[in-house]
Amino acid sequence: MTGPTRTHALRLLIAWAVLSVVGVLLALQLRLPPGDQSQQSIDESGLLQLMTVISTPVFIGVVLFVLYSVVVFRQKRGALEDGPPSYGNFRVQVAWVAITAVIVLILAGIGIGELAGRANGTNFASSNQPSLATTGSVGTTEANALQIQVIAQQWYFTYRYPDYAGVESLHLMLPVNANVVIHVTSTDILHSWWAYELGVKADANPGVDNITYLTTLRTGSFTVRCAELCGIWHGNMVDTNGAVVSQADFATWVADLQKSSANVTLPPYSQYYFPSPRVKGT
Ligand SMILES: [Cu+2]
Repeated sequence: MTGPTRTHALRLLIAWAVLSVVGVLLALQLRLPPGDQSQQSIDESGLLQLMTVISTPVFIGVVLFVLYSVVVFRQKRGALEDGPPSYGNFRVQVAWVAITAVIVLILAGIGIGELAGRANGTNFASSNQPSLATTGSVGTTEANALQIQVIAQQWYFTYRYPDYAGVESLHLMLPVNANVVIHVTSTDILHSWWAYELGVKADANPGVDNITYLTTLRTGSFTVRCAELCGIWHGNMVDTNGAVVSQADFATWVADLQKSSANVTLPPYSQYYFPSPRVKGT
Protein backbone atom coordinates (compact mmCIF):
# COMPACT_ATOMS: atom_id res chain seq x y z
CA MET A 1 0.00 0.00 0.00
CA THR A 2 1.37 3.40 -0.91
CA GLY A 3 1.37 6.34 1.50
CA PRO A 4 -1.87 8.12 0.55
CA THR A 5 -3.75 4.80 0.16
CA ARG A 6 -2.60 3.72 3.60
CA THR A 7 -3.86 7.03 5.07
CA HIS A 8 -7.29 6.58 3.46
CA ALA A 9 -7.49 2.96 4.64
CA LEU A 10 -6.46 3.85 8.20
CA ARG A 11 -8.93 6.74 8.36
CA LEU A 12 -11.75 4.52 7.10
CA LEU A 13 -10.84 1.71 9.46
CA ILE A 14 -10.79 3.96 12.53
CA ALA A 15 -14.05 5.71 11.56
CA TRP A 16 -15.67 2.32 10.88
CA ALA A 17 -14.53 0.87 14.22
CA VAL A 18 -15.79 3.85 16.23
CA LEU A 19 -19.13 4.08 14.39
CA SER A 20 -19.61 0.31 14.62
CA VAL A 21 -19.17 0.30 18.40
CA VAL A 22 -21.72 3.15 18.68
CA GLY A 23 -24.07 1.40 16.22
CA VAL A 24 -23.91 -1.96 18.02
CA LEU A 25 -24.52 -0.27 21.40
CA LEU A 26 -27.59 1.46 19.91
CA ALA A 27 -28.81 -1.78 18.28
CA LEU A 28 -28.59 -3.50 21.69
CA GLN A 29 -31.01 -0.88 23.09
CA LEU A 30 -33.70 -1.63 20.51
CA ARG A 31 -36.84 -3.39 21.65
CA LEU A 32 -37.74 -5.34 18.57
CA PRO A 33 -41.08 -7.01 17.85
CA PRO A 34 -42.95 -9.20 18.63
CA GLY A 35 -42.11 -8.67 22.34
CA ASP A 36 -42.22 -10.82 25.46
CA GLN A 37 -45.72 -12.24 25.80
CA SER A 38 -44.62 -15.77 24.96
CA GLN A 39 -41.37 -17.73 24.81
CA GLN A 40 -41.76 -17.83 21.04
CA SER A 41 -41.98 -14.04 20.77
CA ILE A 42 -38.94 -13.65 23.06
CA ASP A 43 -36.99 -16.07 20.85
CA GLU A 44 -38.02 -14.17 17.70
CA SER A 45 -37.16 -10.77 19.17
CA GLY A 46 -33.80 -12.15 20.30
CA LEU A 47 -33.00 -13.52 16.86
CA LEU A 48 -34.01 -10.25 15.20
CA GLN A 49 -31.76 -8.38 17.61
CA LEU A 50 -28.83 -10.73 16.97
CA MET A 51 -29.16 -10.24 13.20
CA THR A 52 -29.48 -6.47 13.64
CA VAL A 53 -26.31 -6.42 15.78
CA ILE A 54 -24.37 -8.54 13.26
CA SER A 55 -25.51 -6.51 10.26
CA THR A 56 -24.89 -3.08 11.83
CA PRO A 57 -21.07 -3.06 11.26
CA VAL A 58 -21.61 -4.39 7.71
CA PHE A 59 -24.15 -1.66 6.96
CA ILE A 60 -21.91 1.04 8.46
CA GLY A 61 -18.91 -0.28 6.48
CA VAL A 62 -20.73 -0.11 3.14
CA VAL A 63 -22.37 3.29 3.71
CA LEU A 64 -19.16 4.79 5.14
CA PHE A 65 -17.09 3.61 2.17
CA VAL A 66 -19.61 5.02 -0.32
CA LEU A 67 -19.87 8.40 1.47
CA TYR A 68 -16.07 8.63 1.90
CA SER A 69 -15.56 7.94 -1.82
CA VAL A 70 -18.19 10.50 -2.81
CA VAL A 71 -16.46 13.18 -0.73
CA VAL A 72 -12.76 12.32 -1.06
CA PHE A 73 -12.46 10.71 -4.51
CA ARG A 74 -14.94 13.02 -6.23
CA GLN A 75 -14.03 13.79 -9.85
CA LYS A 76 -13.05 17.40 -10.48
CA ARG A 77 -15.72 19.48 -12.15
CA GLY A 78 -15.31 19.44 -15.92
CA ALA A 79 -12.84 16.54 -15.95
CA LEU A 80 -14.07 13.33 -17.59
CA GLU A 81 -11.52 10.63 -16.86
CA ASP A 82 -11.58 6.97 -15.88
CA GLY A 83 -10.25 6.12 -12.45
CA PRO A 84 -7.04 4.11 -12.13
CA PRO A 85 -7.50 0.45 -13.21
CA SER A 86 -8.05 -2.08 -10.43
CA TYR A 87 -6.61 -5.63 -10.65
CA GLY A 88 -8.13 -7.00 -7.47
CA ASN A 89 -6.73 -7.14 -3.98
CA PHE A 90 -5.91 -10.54 -2.51
CA ARG A 91 -6.21 -9.48 1.13
CA VAL A 92 -9.57 -7.76 0.62
CA GLN A 93 -10.90 -10.79 -1.27
CA VAL A 94 -9.81 -13.23 1.46
CA ALA A 95 -11.22 -11.00 4.20
CA TRP A 96 -14.51 -10.62 2.31
CA VAL A 97 -15.01 -14.37 1.89
CA ALA A 98 -13.84 -15.17 5.44
CA ILE A 99 -16.05 -12.61 7.18
CA THR A 100 -19.18 -13.56 5.21
CA ALA A 101 -18.49 -17.26 5.82
CA VAL A 102 -18.11 -16.71 9.58
CA ILE A 103 -21.39 -14.73 9.77
CA VAL A 104 -23.31 -17.37 7.81
CA LEU A 105 -21.79 -20.22 9.84
CA ILE A 106 -22.69 -18.54 13.16
CA LEU A 107 -26.33 -18.19 12.02
CA ALA A 108 -26.34 -21.78 10.70
CA GLY A 109 -24.95 -22.97 14.05
CA ILE A 110 -27.76 -21.21 15.92
CA GLY A 111 -30.38 -22.73 13.58
CA ILE A 112 -28.93 -26.25 13.89
CA GLY A 113 -28.74 -25.90 17.69
CA GLU A 114 -32.43 -24.92 17.79
CA LEU A 115 -33.45 -27.84 15.56
CA ALA A 116 -31.35 -30.31 17.55
CA GLY A 117 -33.01 -29.09 20.77
CA ARG A 118 -36.43 -29.77 19.29
CA ALA A 119 -35.42 -33.20 17.97
CA ASN A 120 -34.31 -33.92 21.53
CA GLY A 121 -37.73 -34.08 23.05
CA THR A 122 -40.06 -31.17 23.23
CA ASN A 123 -41.43 -28.84 20.62
CA PHE A 124 -41.84 -26.20 23.26
CA ALA A 125 -39.15 -23.62 23.76
CA SER A 126 -36.66 -25.19 26.15
CA SER A 127 -34.66 -22.17 27.24
CA ASN A 128 -37.26 -20.77 29.61
CA GLN A 129 -39.69 -23.42 30.76
CA PRO A 130 -42.45 -21.79 32.77
CA SER A 131 -43.53 -23.06 36.16
CA LEU A 132 -46.70 -24.86 35.27
CA ALA A 133 -49.75 -25.79 37.22
CA THR A 134 -49.60 -29.46 38.15
CA THR A 135 -53.35 -29.89 38.00
CA GLY A 136 -55.76 -29.63 35.11
CA SER A 137 -54.83 -30.15 31.52
CA VAL A 138 -52.02 -27.61 31.42
CA GLY A 139 -48.77 -29.53 31.51
CA THR A 140 -45.14 -29.57 30.48
CA THR A 141 -45.22 -32.21 27.75
CA GLU A 142 -46.94 -32.09 24.41
CA ALA A 143 -49.36 -34.81 25.49
CA ASN A 144 -50.66 -32.93 28.52
CA ALA A 145 -50.31 -29.40 27.14
CA LEU A 146 -53.49 -27.43 26.54
CA GLN A 147 -54.87 -28.33 23.11
CA ILE A 148 -56.67 -25.64 21.10
CA GLN A 149 -58.17 -25.86 17.64
CA VAL A 150 -58.25 -22.75 15.47
CA ILE A 151 -60.95 -22.93 12.81
CA ALA A 152 -60.72 -20.37 10.01
CA GLN A 153 -63.63 -19.53 7.77
CA GLN A 154 -64.76 -16.61 5.65
CA TRP A 155 -64.35 -14.28 7.53
CA TYR A 156 -63.46 -14.98 11.14
CA PHE A 157 -61.65 -17.45 13.37
CA THR A 158 -63.27 -19.57 16.05
CA TYR A 159 -61.51 -21.56 18.77
CA ARG A 160 -62.46 -24.98 20.05
CA TYR A 161 -61.16 -26.45 23.29
CA PRO A 162 -61.10 -30.26 22.91
CA ASP A 163 -59.92 -30.63 26.55
CA TYR A 164 -63.19 -28.99 27.61
CA ALA A 165 -65.76 -30.99 25.66
CA GLY A 166 -64.94 -29.18 22.42
CA VAL A 167 -66.62 -25.89 23.43
CA GLU A 168 -66.20 -23.06 20.97
CA SER A 169 -65.30 -19.38 21.47
CA LEU A 170 -65.12 -16.39 19.14
CA HIS A 171 -62.04 -15.09 20.96
CA LEU A 172 -58.89 -16.90 21.96
CA MET A 173 -58.43 -17.06 25.73
CA LEU A 174 -55.24 -18.61 27.08
CA PRO A 175 -53.88 -19.32 30.57
CA VAL A 176 -50.52 -17.76 31.46
CA ASN A 177 -47.43 -19.94 32.09
CA ALA A 178 -48.81 -22.70 29.94
CA ASN A 179 -47.67 -24.84 27.07
CA VAL A 180 -50.29 -24.78 24.33
CA VAL A 181 -50.54 -26.94 21.21
CA ILE A 182 -52.42 -25.05 18.53
CA HIS A 183 -54.11 -26.98 15.74
CA VAL A 184 -54.94 -24.72 12.82
CA THR A 185 -57.47 -25.72 10.19
CA SER A 186 -60.11 -24.20 7.90
CA THR A 187 -63.63 -25.07 6.85
CA ASP A 188 -63.57 -23.37 3.45
CA ILE A 189 -60.51 -21.91 1.73
CA LEU A 190 -56.90 -21.00 2.60
CA HIS A 191 -56.40 -18.57 5.46
CA SER A 192 -53.44 -17.87 7.73
CA TRP A 193 -53.80 -17.56 11.47
CA TRP A 194 -51.43 -14.95 12.90
CA ALA A 195 -51.24 -13.96 16.57
CA TYR A 196 -48.60 -11.29 16.14
CA GLU A 197 -47.74 -10.52 19.78
CA LEU A 198 -47.50 -14.23 20.60
CA GLY A 199 -45.02 -14.83 17.77
CA VAL A 200 -47.03 -17.63 16.16
CA LYS A 201 -48.45 -17.91 12.66
CA ALA A 202 -49.72 -20.92 10.75
CA ASP A 203 -51.53 -21.63 7.49
CA ALA A 204 -55.16 -22.65 7.84
CA ASN A 205 -56.08 -25.15 5.13
CA PRO A 206 -59.26 -27.23 4.82
CA GLY A 207 -58.57 -30.93 5.43
CA VAL A 208 -55.29 -30.19 7.22
CA ASP A 209 -54.38 -30.15 10.92
CA ASN A 210 -51.50 -27.67 11.00
CA ILE A 211 -49.76 -27.69 14.38
CA THR A 212 -47.86 -24.89 16.09
CA TYR A 213 -46.56 -24.53 19.65
CA LEU A 214 -46.86 -21.75 22.16
CA THR A 215 -45.60 -21.08 25.69
CA THR A 216 -47.40 -18.15 27.32
CA LEU A 217 -45.36 -16.06 29.77
CA ARG A 218 -47.19 -12.79 30.40
CA THR A 219 -50.85 -11.83 30.76
CA GLY A 220 -52.39 -9.23 28.46
CA SER A 221 -54.41 -8.88 25.30
CA PHE A 222 -53.22 -9.69 21.80
CA THR A 223 -54.44 -9.31 18.25
CA VAL A 224 -55.22 -12.11 15.82
CA ARG A 225 -55.44 -11.43 12.12
CA CYS A 226 -55.67 -13.36 8.88
CA ALA A 227 -52.44 -13.19 6.87
CA GLU A 228 -53.65 -14.78 3.63
CA LEU A 229 -55.85 -12.90 1.17
CA CYS A 230 -59.08 -14.87 1.47
CA GLY A 231 -61.86 -12.90 -0.16
CA ILE A 232 -63.65 -9.60 -0.01
CA TRP A 233 -63.78 -9.33 3.82
CA HIS A 234 -60.22 -10.55 4.40
CA GLY A 235 -59.30 -7.15 5.85
CA ASN A 236 -62.04 -7.58 8.43
CA MET A 237 -60.53 -10.82 9.79
CA VAL A 238 -59.05 -9.09 12.83
CA ASP A 239 -59.81 -9.83 16.47
CA THR A 240 -58.26 -7.60 19.12
CA ASN A 241 -59.96 -9.49 21.96
CA GLY A 242 -57.50 -12.35 22.35
CA ALA A 243 -56.11 -12.52 25.88
CA VAL A 244 -53.63 -14.34 28.07
CA VAL A 245 -55.11 -14.45 31.58
CA SER A 246 -54.21 -15.99 34.95
CA GLN A 247 -54.81 -19.73 35.29
CA ALA A 248 -57.64 -19.07 37.78
CA ASP A 249 -59.34 -16.60 35.41
CA PHE A 250 -58.97 -19.08 32.58
CA ALA A 251 -60.61 -21.84 34.65
CA THR A 252 -63.54 -19.51 35.47
CA TRP A 253 -63.87 -18.37 31.86
CA VAL A 254 -63.85 -21.88 30.41
CA ALA A 255 -66.37 -23.09 33.05
CA ASP A 256 -68.69 -20.19 32.10
CA LEU A 257 -68.23 -21.01 28.42
CA GLN A 258 -69.13 -24.65 29.05
CA LYS A 259 -72.23 -23.57 30.99
CA SER A 260 -73.42 -21.12 28.32
CA SER A 261 -72.72 -23.69 25.57
CA ALA A 262 -74.77 -26.41 27.27
CA ASN A 263 -77.73 -25.88 24.93
CA VAL A 264 -75.68 -25.17 21.80
CA THR A 265 -75.28 -27.99 19.31
CA LEU A 266 -71.98 -27.71 17.48
CA PRO A 267 -70.86 -29.86 14.57
CA PRO A 268 -68.97 -32.86 15.95
CA TYR A 269 -65.37 -32.12 16.88
CA SER A 270 -62.95 -33.33 14.24
CA GLN A 271 -59.19 -33.13 13.68
CA TYR A 272 -59.93 -31.15 10.53
CA TYR A 273 -62.85 -30.23 8.34
CA PHE A 274 -63.77 -30.12 4.66
CA PRO A 275 -65.95 -27.52 2.92
CA SER A 276 -69.52 -28.75 2.69
CA PRO A 277 -70.43 -29.43 -0.94
CA ARG A 278 -72.47 -26.72 -2.60
CA VAL A 279 -75.65 -27.72 -4.31
CA LYS A 280 -76.41 -26.03 -7.63
CA GLY A 281 -78.75 -23.10 -7.18
CA THR A 282 -77.98 -22.47 -3.51
CU1 LIG B 1 -58.76 -15.22 5.89
